[in-house]
Amino acid sequence: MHLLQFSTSHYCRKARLALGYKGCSYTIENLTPGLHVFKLKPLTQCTTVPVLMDDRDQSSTVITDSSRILAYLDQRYPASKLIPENRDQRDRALQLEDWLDASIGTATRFVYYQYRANEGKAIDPSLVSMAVIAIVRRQYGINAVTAKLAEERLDLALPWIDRTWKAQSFLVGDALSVADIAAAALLSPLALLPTYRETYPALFERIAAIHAICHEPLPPGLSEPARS
Ligand SMILES: N[C@@H](CCC(=O)N[C@@H](CS)C(=O)NCC(=O)O)C(=O)O
Repeated sequence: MHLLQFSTSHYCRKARLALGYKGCSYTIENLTPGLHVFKLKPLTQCTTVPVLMDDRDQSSTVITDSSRILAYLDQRYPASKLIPENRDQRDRALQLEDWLDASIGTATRFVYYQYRANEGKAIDPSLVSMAVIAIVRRQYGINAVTAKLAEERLDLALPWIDRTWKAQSFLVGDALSVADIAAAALLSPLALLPTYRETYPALFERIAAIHAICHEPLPPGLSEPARS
């Protein structure tokens, strides 16, 4: 299998966590933001990463969107299901995954890039990094106002995720599911923001533990002590 990705994308991290959990061997192709459309558009009609390519049985499958990639992997490698078989748990896990993808992953992106452009500039003040941050902010319309709205969405979501992981280890049922993988990946950029690390230490421990279960290297910020 072959994963087309941006190395820093938290949605691509989500796909890698699932690939690692399933024990898949795969190769990675890091695309250059901007130029990625020339590769992706003809292949998928879309422009987003991750994209998974699977060549087997002389046929080639191309899957775009992290949730579809996880569903595909679950079907192809049915051991250790990521989508629960119990109907209520399956519905809940898929709803949570969708909420995390559509709302929380986006909110994380806004808060993260707002931080990197301001208080977090010192993380990487190079011209290349600042240019990438400026392009992403322009592409998604990230500014002080939209980042504040995103922060408010995180303020609603994080206490519940934190409490649930503390109470029962997994967001749904008693095994790792697409909901845990989505939360671990899509919240991971916040590990670089001291305010979140200080407020939710257990949540970041859980994110690190899920990375260990999935054999995925830790995201930036989680392998070092929290900055102050
Ligand atoms: N819902 C999509 C979101 C993926 C997404 O937003 N990917 C971003 C990178 S984090 C991307 O490819 N952006 C480039 C573009 O939109 O052209 C998924 O889960 O795969």
